[in-house]
Amino acid sequence: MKKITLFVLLSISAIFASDLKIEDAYVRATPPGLQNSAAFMTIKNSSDENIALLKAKSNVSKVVELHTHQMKNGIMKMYQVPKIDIAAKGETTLKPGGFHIMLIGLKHPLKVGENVDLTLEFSNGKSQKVSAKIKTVMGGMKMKHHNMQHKN
Ligand SMILES: [Cu+2]
Repeated sequence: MKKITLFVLLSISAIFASDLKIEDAYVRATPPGLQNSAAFMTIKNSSDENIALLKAKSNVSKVVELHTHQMKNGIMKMYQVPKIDIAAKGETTLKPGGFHIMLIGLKHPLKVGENVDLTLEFSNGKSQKVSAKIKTVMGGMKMKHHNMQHKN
């Protein structure tokens, strides 16, 4: 009897054990009227194979895209990427000015202290849910969006 129980417990923990661990997930708070925000986090890959983040989903915005930033001629530009790699036994940090999950067309302002639920889909066929805290975040793409709207 005991043996059977132990076997069942081991099987369950094997199903739920994940090669990926997501830490410090947060989302940029937005003032009313701002249509876009971004989510950031650290993704750790404890497996022996490279895994990539392929897709993110959330119900707070109409569109969710994977983005990165690159400096071109002194201007920080943001563009969509098909995937974000997390190397075997490595980690990738999504942060302002670098990789981020772009939330486009927010359905409501994101208030500090609340949470945004995200579902992340990975190249190993697994998906993971994350609850990201809404925080005030300075820098990053905010700068770029404002530059676009300069009237001189
Ligand atoms: Cu972006």
